[in-house]
Amino acid sequence: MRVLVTGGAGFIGSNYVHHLIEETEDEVVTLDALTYAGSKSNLEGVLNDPRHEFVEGDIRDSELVSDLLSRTDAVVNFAAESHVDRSIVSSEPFVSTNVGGVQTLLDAALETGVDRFVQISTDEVYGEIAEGEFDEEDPLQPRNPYAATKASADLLARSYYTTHDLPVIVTRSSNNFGPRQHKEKLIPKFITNSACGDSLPLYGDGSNVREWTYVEDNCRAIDLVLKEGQPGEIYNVGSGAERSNSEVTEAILRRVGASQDLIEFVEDRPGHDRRYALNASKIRRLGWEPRYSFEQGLERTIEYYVSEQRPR
Ligand code: NAD
Ligand code: TDX
Repeated sequence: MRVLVTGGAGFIGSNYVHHLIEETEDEVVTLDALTYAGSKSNLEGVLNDPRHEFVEGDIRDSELVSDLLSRTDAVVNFAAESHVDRSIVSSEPFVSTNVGGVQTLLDAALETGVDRFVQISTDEVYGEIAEGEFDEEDPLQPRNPYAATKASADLLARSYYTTHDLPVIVTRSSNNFGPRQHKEKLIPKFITNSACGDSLPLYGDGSNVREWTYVEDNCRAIDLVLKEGQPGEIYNVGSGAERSNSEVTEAILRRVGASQDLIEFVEDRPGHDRRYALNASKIRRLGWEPRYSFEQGLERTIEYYVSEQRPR
């Protein structure tokens, strides 16, 4: 299969390109605009592989994406503005890329035809949940601008399945962590800050809960969905490993060997979702299960950022 991976120089996208080149026979075309969040260095080791082609460009460029889609079988769309805090400061780039970019990709895919269009969505589209778990049929109630744009893209992509028969599949994963994540995000930020003796700004009282999935586990889930998922379907991807932000912080400090005194409670994020949790039984029925516990994933992540001295 020849796969177009958009946003493939970012965190999850680059891990997915590594997965495709290192674990499968697929050919890959990576399209990435190389915003502040993307870097070719994330593709070190696979960038010049004979089965890989890198194209610097924007998913909002309809001529470019039509050309790329006309010579690939499937597209997996990771390209997005991904940081909630930035979407609170300015939502414009979020609407432009996360909604407009997806619309451009969908129209190009209609024009050229594709075997699969996998849209990478997020647990944030459901909004927060106090108890229990979200399943794929739950309503979308996004509560911050980033999540609202991802929900829009999710709905738009699925409308192209029902209206135009475009073979769209949506994955909604929980928080990912692992190598190559931008250090604006909680785990890499707190690892690099604690290794440097800098303070760790915990929002609110640190009791907000996230479900943490190791990025390689999500990449295997996405690949399974691409190859064996049903068009028109949505698949939640979550490990079940729920941790409060305080628990995550303490686990990092313990492993890095830094003092709890580095924790600084700061003003809460506006509209801060209390808790996310996913019911992942549908993708488990397809044959997926996570291979890494939260602790195993954290060990590997800390090793990447600290021992290998690769903070970004
Ligand atoms: P990221 O910010 O690390 O990477 C995004 C990539 O997209 C970057 O390489 C960036 O250069 C590229 N990009 C941005 N705008 C572009 C445009 N207009 N055209 C082409 N490329 C563009 O994000 P991530 O954390 O790897 O997330 C990838 C996808 O997964 C996103 O769609 C995000 O919503 C979704 N997601 C992320 C998580 C998570 O925990 N990180 C969880 C669930 C879903
Ligand atoms: O400095 C911080 N202090 C802090 O307490 C940062 C950066 C975050 N936090 C808290 C906010 C969240 O409760 O940590 C939690 C995780 O924050 P982020 O790493 O910003 O991730 P989150 O907002 O949960 O969103 C992530 O998961 C869902 C990704 O960035 C999204 O792209 C994905 O869709």
